Amino acid sequence: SEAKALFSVIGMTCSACAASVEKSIKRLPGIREALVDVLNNRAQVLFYPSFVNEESIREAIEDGGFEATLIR
Ligand code: 9UX
Repeated sequence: SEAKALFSVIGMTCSACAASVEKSIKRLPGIREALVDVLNNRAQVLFYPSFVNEESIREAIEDGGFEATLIR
């Protein structure tokens, strides 16, 4: 089944930043959708928990150069 996670993402200042975060997330296995909102510093991710988890997603965002915190 599918899970949903919401992250605060700090450091995105333009739409290219948002595209970069989206790409970092979608490179992981088990990602259904990644919706990045640059204006509100948020990333919402739909994923399959058998393949990936919140912490791996958070780390992928950080490896891309942005500070990420799991909100829920
Ligand atoms: Mo452009 Mo967004 O370098 O940081 S991708 S401002």
